[in-house]
Amino acid sequence: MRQNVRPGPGVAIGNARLAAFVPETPSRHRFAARVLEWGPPAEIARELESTDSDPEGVGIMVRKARIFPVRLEDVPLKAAPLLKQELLAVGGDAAHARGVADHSVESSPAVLLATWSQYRYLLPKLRRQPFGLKQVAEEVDRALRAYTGRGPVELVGAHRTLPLGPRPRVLGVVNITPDSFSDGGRFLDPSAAIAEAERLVADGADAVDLGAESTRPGASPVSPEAEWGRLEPVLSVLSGRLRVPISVDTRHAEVALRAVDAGADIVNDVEGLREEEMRRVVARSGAAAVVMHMRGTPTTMQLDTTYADVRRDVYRALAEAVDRADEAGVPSSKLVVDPGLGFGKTAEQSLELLAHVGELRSLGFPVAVGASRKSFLGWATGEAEPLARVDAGLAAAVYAAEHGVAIVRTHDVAPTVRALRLWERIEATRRTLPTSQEARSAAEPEL
Ligand code: HH2
Repeated sequence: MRQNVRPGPGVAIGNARLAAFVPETPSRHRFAARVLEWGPPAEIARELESTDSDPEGVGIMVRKARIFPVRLEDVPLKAAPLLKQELLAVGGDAAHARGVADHSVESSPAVLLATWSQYRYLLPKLRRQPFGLKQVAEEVDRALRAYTGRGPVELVGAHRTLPLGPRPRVLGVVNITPDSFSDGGRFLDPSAAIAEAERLVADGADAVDLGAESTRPGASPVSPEAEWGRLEPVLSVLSGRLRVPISVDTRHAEVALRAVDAGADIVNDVEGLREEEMRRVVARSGAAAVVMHMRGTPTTMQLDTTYADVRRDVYRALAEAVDRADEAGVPSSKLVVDPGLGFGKTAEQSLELLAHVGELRSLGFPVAVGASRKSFLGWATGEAEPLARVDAGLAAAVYAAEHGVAIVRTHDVAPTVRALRLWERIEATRRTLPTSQEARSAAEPEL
């Protein structure tokens, strides 16, 4: 009969054993092979340390423990094979178009596959190469640092500051409108809007977002005068009463200017600071700004939802928008990016953007996301009524948290805060530091 062996009691040294192997009955799980799930470097370092590995070795191995795939667009024909070659030389790899081999393409997208440790060898080599590879190295370096870093710890508004992390901050929505898609007319009366904002803060909102023009698909535009007429009586009271930052959801520079003067901290522009005047107002007023992605206007945005690649197109558009804001003098520490779920996107496209929302962190700005009650959630769950989509909104908020989103915009503050509290407790277990000093320093690896 075949005999199996298992470590006997032996002598334990930490988690390892100096074992006398004793024969016993066959087991398919003698070694208890288990695929590990890990996320932050602290968690990786702790797992490695738990094998009683040499602490110095833990530091080396943490950098080998995860592949960071990095996508590049339009890599020149001459650069693509060099890039692959350099990646292969460090033990990584790179995908690019087949047409690179027979020169049938002028440029190619590329996906780089390398560990932290391999990028450390790769990037200095790329910096010495021609054909644009120096800039490739700089962009890859910047994206990796932005993606893996802890990000900014606060968003300084014109008057108040929103602390960021470790859990997403909850931005509670108050629509002072007759026609918003989920709560139109409920808070048009200023006293109802004020009471709602105070209720949201009591429920745990970290900031409130006041909107006086609906931006739902096909909504009729509101003049800046009419918008300000709705906003002013609410903002003037709340700015004296609320301790949390106030964001104003507007596409009009003159409304943004008056709002910041009247006490607003953040300009939430669904047009992504597209207008020069809006960029100027944000730069001069000291307000923070949410740069959201939308093609066209709320009236026109659903007319054409064709994207060559929705993730790539939204990423590029946001990158251009923050570059323009930078040129206009808006400090980068004041910016937040938002993929604009439901804004000129089909339900499938909004889900795809949500699925990959963490990629936006590579831009180097805190990421905001608004899924609450939106029709794409209804499409996914079969719920026609916005109020029946609250649960799906909570799932979206927790998903966003798991992918490093910094701000969650929601109408349903109380349940979102409760759901995120659980997520925060789970996350805290992953951030527990390893015990040895060497392994601890590995938990914050430098590229
Ligand atoms: N969504 C809406 C409005 N403003 N701002 C940001 N940054 N991100 C969003 O996803 C977002 C937003 C749409 O929601 P709501 O304000 O409730 O509806 P309406 O535009 O009909 O007032």
